[in-house]
Amino acid sequence: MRSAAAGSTRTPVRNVPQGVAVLGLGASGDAAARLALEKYGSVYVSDHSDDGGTRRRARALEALGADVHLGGHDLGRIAGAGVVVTSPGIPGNAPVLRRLRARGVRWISEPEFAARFRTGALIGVTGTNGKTTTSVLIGHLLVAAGIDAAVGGNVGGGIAPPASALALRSPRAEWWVLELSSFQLAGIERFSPEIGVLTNLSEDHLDRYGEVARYFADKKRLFRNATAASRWVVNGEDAEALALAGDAVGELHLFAGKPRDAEPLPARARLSAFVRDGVLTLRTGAARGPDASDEPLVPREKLRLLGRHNVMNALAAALAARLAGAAPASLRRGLASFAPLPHRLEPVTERSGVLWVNDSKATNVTATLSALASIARPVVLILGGKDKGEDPLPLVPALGSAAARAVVLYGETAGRWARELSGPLSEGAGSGGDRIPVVVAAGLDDAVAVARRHALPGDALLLSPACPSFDLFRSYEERGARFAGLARERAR
Ligand code: UMA
Repeated sequence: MRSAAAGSTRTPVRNVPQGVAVLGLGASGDAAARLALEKYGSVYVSDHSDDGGTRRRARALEALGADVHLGGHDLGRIAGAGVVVTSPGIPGNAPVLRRLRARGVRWISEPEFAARFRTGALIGVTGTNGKTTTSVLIGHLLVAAGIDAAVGGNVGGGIAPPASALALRSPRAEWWVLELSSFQLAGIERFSPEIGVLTNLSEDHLDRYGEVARYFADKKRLFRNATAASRWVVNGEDAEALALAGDAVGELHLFAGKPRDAEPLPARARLSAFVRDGVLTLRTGAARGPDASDEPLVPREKLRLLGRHNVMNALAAALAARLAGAAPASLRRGLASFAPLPHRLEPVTERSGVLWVNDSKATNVTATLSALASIARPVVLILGGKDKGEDPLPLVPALGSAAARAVVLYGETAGRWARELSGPLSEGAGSGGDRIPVVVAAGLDDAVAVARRHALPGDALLLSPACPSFDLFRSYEERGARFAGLARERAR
């Protein structure tokens, strides 16, 4: 496998005569504005909000020379700009974007803007779940291999900066590893990663997209500018992911839980990462037959991450890092030394035999299914948060398999999900045909108190809410921090 960094040439945009307009002054708008100021000396930034945090950001940018407008968007100014950069949190049907569309104004997303200034190579990571762990692990593996890499993009949570911050880093990293959300991919134009990773695909963000096909269509834009030199790392067990990658040109490298030696692979694809006899293994060279050469990496129990889904994330990350030039010996070291990230199946504390696990980042049903499949103890599960229209019923068989002791619901989804789950869970879904009690709590603190009463020694008390946090918290980090605080306090 070869390194793509050496062959990469990128020409930054040198002048934008009509200037740059940035829409939204959250983390990504702030970073894009700083990049525009650095490159062109001026920028127009607007945000429809005028709250304290936005004002603080505005003052800091104004001190650097930005022209900032809070409490609305000046359509004339925006339409007159040479480049319009939007924040991912502004949906395509927001009034400002509808009006700009009506005027024929085009816009790009913040990672697209940032990538126009890259000089090195790029790994773009997307998927419904696992993108942060995979992105951060790729960065960790590259650095462990002595390759200069920086991680950024959608990651957030203080773990890694927005993409534009990587373009301001000096010296510029040889490799960028960018986590990309569908909201960011919606606004790419020329963005073309040397290596693209698709972790998996399932229903998500229905509140924004209305139907899953529109969400998948934005994810598919990862492949939009594929060339013969592109390398794609795709989940070979995920039919939706394979279908999305289907016709993209370039090399198609699959990862899967098993070697699948006897099974047919999609045309052009090679199975390049799998678990053989409990060992994470890469396959380089020819796809099959005598020329194929297997590189055993680490036994799965050497990973400090919980769960099968994290084995898949580790396979994807090791494969991407190998394609970027990391040697097997350094991959072995890197895989064994990588610790779980906060809020992602993070064991917080164990007291009186109850393990408290913070999986606040689980903002959809699929992520919670992975959590339930990852914990080898009876579970008391805390679910709930902002209602984005998801169906909770797929959780029923998983709760049975996880020998769930009780389900505690709170937040905006609590009423609807209690109605939809109570019937099936009272019909003997639990281990040995028991009913699984469903309890509605007043908020997260109350949910923790209720869950604690149900937990027995040997159980896991799991916050894996399957919903976004925005009904009661500013972010999943704030929700996870509250849970971890309560865990430490109440576990005593
Ligand atoms: N706004 C307007 N006009 C509008 C609508 C909104 O001005 O019509 C303003 C809002 O007032 C706000 C800003 O636009 O100030 C929107 O900011 P944002 O929601 O895009 O948030 P950022 O702080 O820029 O964070 C974004 C990502 N947030 C979202 O996609 C919702 C962060 O992902 C990401 O870390 C950051 O950029 C840096 O790349 C977070 C996330 O939850 C972690 N992502 C989702 C996920 O992972 O599921 C997609």
